[in-house]
Amino acid sequence: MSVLDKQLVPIFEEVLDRNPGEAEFHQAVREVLESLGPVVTKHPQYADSAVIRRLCEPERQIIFRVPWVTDSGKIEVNRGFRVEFNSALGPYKGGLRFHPSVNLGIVKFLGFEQIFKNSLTGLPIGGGKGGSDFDPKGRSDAEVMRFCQSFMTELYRHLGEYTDVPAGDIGVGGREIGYMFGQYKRITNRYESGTMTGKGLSWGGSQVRTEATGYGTVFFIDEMLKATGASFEGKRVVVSGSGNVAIYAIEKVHQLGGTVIACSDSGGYVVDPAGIDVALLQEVKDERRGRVSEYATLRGDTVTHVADGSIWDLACDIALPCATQNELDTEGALALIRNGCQIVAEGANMPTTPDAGRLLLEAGVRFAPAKAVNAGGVATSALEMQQNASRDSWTFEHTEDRLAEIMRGIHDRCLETADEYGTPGSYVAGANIAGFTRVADAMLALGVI
Ligand code: NDP
Ligand code: 2IT
Repeated sequence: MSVLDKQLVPIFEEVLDRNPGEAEFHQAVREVLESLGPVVTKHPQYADSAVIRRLCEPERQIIFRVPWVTDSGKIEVNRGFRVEFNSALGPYKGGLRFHPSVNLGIVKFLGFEQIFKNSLTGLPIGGGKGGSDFDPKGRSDAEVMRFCQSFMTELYRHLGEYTDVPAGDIGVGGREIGYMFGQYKRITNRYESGTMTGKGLSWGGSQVRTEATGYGTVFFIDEMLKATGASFEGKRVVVSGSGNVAIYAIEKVHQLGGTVIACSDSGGYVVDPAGIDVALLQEVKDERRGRVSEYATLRGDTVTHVADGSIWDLACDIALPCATQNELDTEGALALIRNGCQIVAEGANMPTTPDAGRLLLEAGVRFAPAKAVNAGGVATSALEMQQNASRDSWTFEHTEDRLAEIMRGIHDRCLETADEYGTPGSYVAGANIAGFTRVADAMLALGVI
């Protein structure tokens, strides 16, 4: 672990004391605090105003029961969460995750990250996150609908375009957003498009939102490559995951001239030396709700499926973890370094363990953190909110241009901020400091609230 500035040690200790057992939340807070030493030294007002302590405490945490009935008539009870972390810059904004691993600590880590990510976009959005320990795997459409309706029957009272605006995350895509938005509309009797993002194109959604996180991730890496005079042309890329973020990251890498040779799910990974066939992967994942093992079977003999083992053992130029938190550990980092990987960029939220991140940086691998790299998803959500507010809808080309411009802006702001605070080239320090200062300055202006 890196050493924390002495002014920040008591703040981190307070976080540990007040939030026992929430390992992922501790990890996310520590990772930000490790970058803030030079900031509190240069600007004592941040320590004097307790702004960092206030940032570590969510404005509001909502936990609720979600009862629902299976197709066979059994009653299930899940737990729902929404952590409204910080609204200094705008309404709470962030996704909903449905996965059996979801608990309060996971939602708090994601909500905390979201504050700084949203701040980095430069758009008027605060930070929040939510979800449930519901597992959509193997559930029928009708079961997923009943769960979503029950979830929204409680959550709706906390939402609104000026209050809190959820979107998708792991296990929550267009189908789930539809069921939840439908229930919100029914309960409130209001067509408030700006209350959720990730909506379908015919009912208030934005072009490019589906693709935005993956595309934005690749736009960010393209800027990293351009900064050293390089490009995606001829690069071998490995992408973990095979969900929303992974699929559109793969598509954009191919459009820019690279080749994605492997992707994965929790059951293993596939290696496709000719490049992952995105249309086939989409068919398997979106239409059949299937596994990457089926992709391998359908694609034929040149593709292998590996059930045990690590995708990070594959030789590549660029690695993109796009599945889940802490999926890239020290073993994975050492394998990537050994095989000559030059760039690791986080498409998922906090996919790299702190020790793995340090190993990569020490070995000279260029490492870019999630809150900068994957901000294109939430940024395009903010563009969806803009279109909803003006009852307008933009073309695909215009929206994609806006996304690319936002990612360029985030990339440049990270490097400029890293320079300003004496850590040239550090995307981690640049993202944390630039994200922090914007939200902290807004909190100072708004008084002790
Ligand atoms: P999806 O549900 O579409 O896909 C998730 C993928 O990750 C699946 O391939 C899934 O495999 C795999 N995965 C999930 N949990 C685990 C686990 N515990 N172990 C191994 N594999 C796992 O989610 P998204 O693509 O939307 O999200 C992926 C990551 O990107 C998350 O970290 C999310 O927070 C982040 N993100 C998403 C954004 C968005 O707009 N959707 C925006 C910014 C970040 P399996 O099917 O086997 O579970
Ligand atoms: O982690 C994230 O940034 C998201 N899941 C997207 C949030 C959003 O509101 O679009």
